[in-house]
Amino acid sequence: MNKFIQSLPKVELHLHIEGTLEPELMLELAQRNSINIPFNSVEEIRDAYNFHNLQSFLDIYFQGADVLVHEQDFFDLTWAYLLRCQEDNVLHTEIFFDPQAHTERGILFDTVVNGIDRALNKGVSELGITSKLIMCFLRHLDEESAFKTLTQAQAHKDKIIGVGLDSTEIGNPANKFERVFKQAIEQGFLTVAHAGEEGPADNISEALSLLKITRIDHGVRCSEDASLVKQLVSERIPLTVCPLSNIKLKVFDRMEQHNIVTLLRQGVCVTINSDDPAYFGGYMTDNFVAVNNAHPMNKAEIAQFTFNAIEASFVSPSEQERLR
Ligand code: ES4
Ligand code: ZN
Repeated sequence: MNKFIQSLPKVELHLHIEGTLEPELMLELAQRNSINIPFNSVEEIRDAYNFHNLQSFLDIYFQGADVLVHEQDFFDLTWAYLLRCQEDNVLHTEIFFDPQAHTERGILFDTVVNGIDRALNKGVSELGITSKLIMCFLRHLDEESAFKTLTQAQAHKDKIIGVGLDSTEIGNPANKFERVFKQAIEQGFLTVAHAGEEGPADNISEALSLLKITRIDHGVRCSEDASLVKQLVSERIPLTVCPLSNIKLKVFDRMEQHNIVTLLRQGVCVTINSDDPAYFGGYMTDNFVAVNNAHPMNKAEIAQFTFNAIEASFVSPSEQERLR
């Protein structure tokens, strides 16, 4: 089945580009940009990737992102990820970036977007991999900072299709960003949000009702509310699930306890994604294989994850045809 999974065309919908920073590139950029990091080798970096929850990961993730300074750094990061997509037969990818992780330390918004965008364009022309770019607001920062970020995005509406919400879920409810999301929608941005990763099912319902999002990032805790699961099925509201991430951050103790295959069989539009693959131990194929090892599926079920992802993607109907 692993051969089938490897060759299966894939669509990724939940990927933080800063989370694709492999230790080798982190060390190279730290040196190139004279940034101090508390690691001297690839082994030391990998040894630090033992997380006990979301926050312990986020601390390391933001620290890693500090080595990204110049437009070329963001290009190199994105290009390396696209080459991994090619290996895994990922045909289309929708990428998150965290502008505030960079603007907060004095990097220009334009530097970040232009570097990522240049690599994505090269991905289309040289690899045939299409993509969309989604800007996430960091939910641990305040509304004012999110509004400022939305303003900075105005000059890049040709490059950014939507807005999302990530970082610390607990203690930062959706209502903190209701007005920002309303304005983003009025400006034509599509909207998604992380919800129900560490927080309860109510966070998913609130993200849907208050932020008017069209798909949910993670959302695995929906299973705690049967009426919510029913709504997800009947309204075909997609979940971008990240199995290896959920294990690394202890959302589930073991893959055998993960609910993604149960949700698939209940008719929820679930998808498989890699989230922060450099930190969580695997890219797209690795995530599919890990799920199938713990929950053996037939080929039609495995392929359904790709059909769901095509349906849940932000590509136009004609682009969808190419993926099918
Ligand atoms: C994230 Cl796994 C996860 N959850 C919330 N925010 C994030 N940012 C990057 N990875
Ligand atoms: Zn995420």
